[in-house]
This record gives sequence, structure tokens and C-alpha cells, in this order.
Amino acid sequence: MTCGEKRTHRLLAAALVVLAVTGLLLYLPVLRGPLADSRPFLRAGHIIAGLVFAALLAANIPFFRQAAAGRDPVQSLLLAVAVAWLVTGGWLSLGQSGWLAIPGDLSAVHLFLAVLGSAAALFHAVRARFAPRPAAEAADTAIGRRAFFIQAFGWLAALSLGAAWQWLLPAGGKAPGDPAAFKDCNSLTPPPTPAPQSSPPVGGGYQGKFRVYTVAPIPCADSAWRFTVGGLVDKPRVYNWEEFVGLPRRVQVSDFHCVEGWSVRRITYEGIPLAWLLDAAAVQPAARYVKLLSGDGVYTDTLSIDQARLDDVMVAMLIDGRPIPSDLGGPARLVVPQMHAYKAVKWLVAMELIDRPHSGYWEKRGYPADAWVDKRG
Ligand SMILES: Nc1nc2c(c(=O)[nH]1)N[C@H]1C(S)=C(S)[C@@H](COP(=O)(O)O)O[C@H]1N2
Ligand SMILES: [Mo]
Repeated sequence: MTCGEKRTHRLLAAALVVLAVTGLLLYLPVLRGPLADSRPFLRAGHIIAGLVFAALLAANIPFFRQAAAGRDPVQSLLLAVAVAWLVTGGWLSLGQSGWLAIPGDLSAVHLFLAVLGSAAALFHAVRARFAPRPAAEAADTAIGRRAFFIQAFGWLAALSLGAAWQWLLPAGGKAPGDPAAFKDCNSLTPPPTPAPQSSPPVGGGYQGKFRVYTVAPIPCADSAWRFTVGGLVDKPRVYNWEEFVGLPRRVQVSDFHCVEGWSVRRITYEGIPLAWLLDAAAVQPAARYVKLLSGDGVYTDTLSIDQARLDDVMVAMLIDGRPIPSDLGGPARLVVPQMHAYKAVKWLVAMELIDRPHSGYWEKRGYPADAWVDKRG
């Protein structure tokens, strides 16, 4: 390596470290609350580091060409992983600004590539530190047998680490029927009786993994639980649990898409259509938005009246035929299938009819005001 190449190499490594650190801080569900206010800056830092990484990589194509001529498979594989990693990262950031649709599993692919790339880079660095190859070998001969085994081992380790990541995901891949899958600290009686369509679920049980997200401690519902409808309505109302659980419900199968790029599919929800609750409250003509409030005391979001009246918007109380556990927003959570899931307020305890727009918790912190999953306005 020449002096200039060494400098770019070092810069690449630095960008990689920034990417890994900011990426981890953005990913970890437990940090969503503590780092909520820093999230826009973390995201910007992550994107800038990605752009720097991409630019350095592009500027070094000639160097990689040369390495490929030395038949170094690690270099070529590293390059391929880095390109795929950057593409998925760019796609995620463009998607979150509303420029591109976000495929449901983009985040999982990006994470997998990130873990793979970081593990490979780590291996690359360790090898360079402890088993430096003679310059001549790198330049003009095929790699030796020992070097080949070291590389094969390193790649196997990187691959298994990438694969193991799947099982390290919190609450990964368990059915909601499995009591060990999600915590439920609610103690409400009587439990909602599932409709025949709900149990067994018409959707056949959901597919995918929920990441348990919260920005505040999870509230547990007991007999003091109430659901309040107020604001610009003629018939304000406070329901207790027994009244609420006695209201008519509907069953639907819908998909759930987080704007961060993960999805859960074919969830069978049973709940009260929001339109029915609005009708019961006799909304005044001056009301234009529905503000939705969580029992965590922090999280809010809004829908316009038209959006709130969409057929598939409901206050869900059952998921796949079971009461929604507190981890997933029970006893009652909002479901807005056509919008990104930050609209799906968990531990929903109140709605307030208002006459001016209200910016929700995550909208105040950088999520787009336009939450439609398919951008039809
Ligand atoms: N009260 C509350 N509701 C919330 C959130 C939250 O942090 N608090 N996160 C939102 C986001 S961004 C997503 S993706 C979903 C996650 O739902 P889950 O935790 O059931 O997977 O809940 C939404 N509703
Ligand atoms: Mo989300």
C-alpha cells in the first residue's frame, strides 16, 4: 500500500466504526426511548458515514481491481458485501424520506449484511495485524494453502455470526399463542371472548417477528383501566373495561409494516372499528382530527377524520384469537394497516377530537408526516 492508500484505508475503517456504532444505537429496541431525541442526529450521522464509506470505496476501485488480480477472494467478497450493504442502507434512508417503497424485510437484510460486513472487516483487521502476508504474495501469486484455510475459517465465522443474529433478535419468531413469547402484565377480567373467525385465526397465525418497541415503561392495565373519548364530540364518554369489552367487534387479517423496514404479515386482529366509536361519540362538525393517546403517558399520534374512518382502522383487543399481551400494546392498541406502524398507538386509552393537526411522538422526531405504506396521498 502506498501512503495515500493507507490513509483511505484508515478512513474506511473509521467510517465503518461510525456506521457500526450508530447502526447499533438505531437498531436496539431498548434504546428507542432513551435515545428518542437523538434519533434524527444518529440517523443523519449513520447516513453521512455511509456516504463517506461509499465515496472512499468508489475512489478505491483501482486498488480493489489490483487485489482481485492477486486473486484474493476475501477482497472481492468484502467488496460485494459492502456494495449490497450500502444499497440496502441507501434504500432504507430514501424509503424513510418517502422516496421509495420499503420492502418488508429490508431492515433484516441490511442488518444481516451489516453483521456479515463488520465480522469480515474485523477478521480482515485481525489477520492483517497477526498474520501479515508477504507483499509479493499479495501482488502476484495465488494464495497459499495456509492462508486459504485461515480465510475459509474467518468467512465461516463471519457467516455464522450473521446467521446467529437472527436468533439474537428480541422475541424472535414465536407465535403469540406461545405464552413465553411476549410478556403480559395486564390483569383485566373478563378477557375478551374471541369471535369464531378469530379462533382459530382466519389468517392462520401471523408470519414474521414483532420487535417490541416502546419509548416509555410499558403500562400494565388493571381494573382502574379506562377508555376516554373526548374533545369536540356531543357525547363524551369514559368506558370501563367491562363496558369496553362488551362493545361489538370485527375481525380482519392485515399486514403490519414498520417504517424502519420490518414487517409482520397476515395478522388476525379482532377489535372495534374506530368509525363505530366515533359514531357513538357524535363528532361535532368542527372536529377535523382524532388525537390518539397512549396509557404510557408519552406516546401520541393523529389521524384525520377521513383516515380514522377507513374500514380497516380499529382498536384491536385480540391478536390471532388471544388478548393482545402488554408487550404488543394490549389490552387495546390502534391498528392502521395502510399506514406505517408508528400510527399504531400501543396501550391506547383515549382519543380526543381536535380541530387542528397534531404532530405525533415520532413525527416530532423525524418520521414522515405522510405515513401511507403505498404513497397514494
Ligand atoms: N405507545 C407506543 N406505541 C407505539 C410505539 C411506541 O413506542 N409506544 N412504537 C410504534 C412503532 S414505531 C411501531 S413499529 C409499533 C411496534 O409495535 P410492536 O411493539 O407491537 O411490534 O408500535 C408503534 N406504537
Ligand atoms: Mo416503527
